[in-house]
Amino acid sequence: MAVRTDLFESPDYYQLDELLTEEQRMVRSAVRAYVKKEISPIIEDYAQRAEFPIQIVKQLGDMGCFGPTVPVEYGGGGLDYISYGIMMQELERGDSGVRSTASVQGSLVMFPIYAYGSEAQKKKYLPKLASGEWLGCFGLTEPDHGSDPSSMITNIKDAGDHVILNGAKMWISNAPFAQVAVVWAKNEAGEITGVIVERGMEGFTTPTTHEKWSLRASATGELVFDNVKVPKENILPNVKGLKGPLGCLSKARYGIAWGALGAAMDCYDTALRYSKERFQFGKPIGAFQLQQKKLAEMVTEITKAQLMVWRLGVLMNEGRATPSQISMAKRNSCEIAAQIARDARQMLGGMGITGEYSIMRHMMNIESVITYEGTHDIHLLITGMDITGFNAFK
Ligand code: TGC
Ligand code: FAD
Repeated sequence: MAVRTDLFESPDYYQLDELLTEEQRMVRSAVRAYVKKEISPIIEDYAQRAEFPIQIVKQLGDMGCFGPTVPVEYGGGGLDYISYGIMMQELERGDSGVRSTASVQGSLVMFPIYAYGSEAQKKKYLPKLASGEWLGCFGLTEPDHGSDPSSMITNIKDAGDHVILNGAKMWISNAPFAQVAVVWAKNEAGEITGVIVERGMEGFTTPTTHEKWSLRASATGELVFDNVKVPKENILPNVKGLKGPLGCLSKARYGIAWGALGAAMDCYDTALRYSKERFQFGKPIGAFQLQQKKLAEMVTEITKAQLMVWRLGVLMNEGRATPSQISMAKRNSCEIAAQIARDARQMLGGMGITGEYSIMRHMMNIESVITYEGTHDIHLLITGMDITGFNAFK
C-alpha cells in the first residue's frame, strides 16, 4: 500500500474562521486531524479496490460523527448545525463515501428514529448507532421510483402483531453492511410509513451493487423484502406521508451542502500546490495566466459557497431554514465541486488522472453526490417552484 501524506490547508479567503465559535473550530480541528491520520493514507487504495473500509464505522462513532445534533441522552453529540456541517465538510474533504456513511447514519437513520420513533425505539437503536456498534441504512429509492418516491410500491400489510413487508429498494448506501434499515413503505391506506427492519429477519436480503465508477469506497446495495415479518413495534409511530422521508432528506442535504464544498476545497488546495511545484517552459505553471484564471475562479466559488453554507447553518440553528434554501445550497455546492474537480484535474495534466492525487476520485464521487438526495435538476425545480409558485415536476 502506497504511503500518502496529506498536506491539506484550508482555503479561507474571507477570514470566515472568525464567524465560527471556539467549539466549532475545535470540532473542525478534531475531524481534520482524524481524516489526515486515518482516512487520507488509506482511502485511495480502498477506492481502487472498490472496498468499504469497515473500520471507519467504529472510528466515526468514537469521533462523534454519527448524529452530532441528536441529544446526548440518546448517544448523540448535542452539537449545533454548523458543527455538524463542518464535520461533513472535513469528512468529504477526505472522501465523499466517508461523508456518505456519516450522513446516512446520522441524518437518515438516527434522525427519523429520534424525530418519529417511540421512546423504546430511541433507547434501543440510537446509542448503538451513535457509537458505531451498529450501522444503518435508509431505503427510499426503488428500481422504478427515484426522483418520484411518492409512487413507491414497497408495501406493508397488517397481520396482527406484525406487518408483512414486500418490495425492493435500490441504490442504498451502507446496505451490504447495515444491521438496521429505516425503510419507507406504503400501508394498506396508501400512506408512506417508516419501518425499522433488522438484518436477520427472514426474507430480508441486501445484495451488493457492483461496478460503480463513483463512491467506490462506499458500499451500495439493494434491500429486498420477500414477505418479511416486521413486528408492529418497529413501525415509526409519529409520521405518515412523504414528509417523513423528505424531512430526513432536508438534514442530509444540508450536510451535503457542506460536504461537497469539502471535496472542492481539497481539489483546489491540491491544484494550487501543484501549480507552484510543477515547472513547464521554465516557470511554475501557476505563473501562467490560464492556470491563474482557473485557481482564481475556484477560490471565488469556494468563498461564495462557504458564506452560503455558514448562513444556512445559522438558519438551521434558529429553526428557520426552508427545504428550498437547503436545496439551493446542496445544488450549488455540488455544481461548484464538479466544476472545480474538472478544472483541478486538468491543471495536474496526466498526473491528474492517477490515484497519486485525490482529484479524480473526488471528481467521480461528485457524480453520485450531484445525483443522490435529489438530482441537480430536481433541486433546480424545487427552487423554481419556490420562486414562481408553479410546480414543474408533474
Ligand atoms: P410534495 O407534494 O412536494 O411533498 C409531500 C409532502 O412532503 C413535504 N415536503 C417536505 N417536508 C420536509 N422536508 C422537505 N424537504 C420537504 N419537501 C416536501 C410537503 O410539504 C408535503 O407535506 P404534506 O404535509 O402536504 O403532505 O411531494 P412530491 O411527490 O410532489 O415530490 C416532490 C419532490 C420531487 C421534490 C420530492 O419527492 C423529492 O425531493 N424527490 C427527490 C427524491 C430524493 O431526494 N431521493 C433521495 C433518496 S435518499 C438518498 O439519496 C440518500 S444518499 C445518502 C448518501 O449516501 O449520502
Ligand atoms: P430518475 O429519477 O430516473 O431521474 C433520471 C433523470 O431524469 C435525472 O436527470 C432527473 O433529474 C430527471 N428527472 C426526473 N424527474 C424529472 C422531472 N420531473 N423534471 C425534469 N427532470 C426529471 N437512495 C436511497 O433511498 N437511499 C440511499 O442510501 C441512496 N444512496 C445512493 C447512493 C448512490 C451511490 C447513488 C448513485 C444513489 C443513491 N440513492 C439512494 C438513490 C438516489 O437518491 C437516486 O438515484 C436519485 O434520487 C435519482 O433517482 P434515479 O436514479 O431513479 O433517477
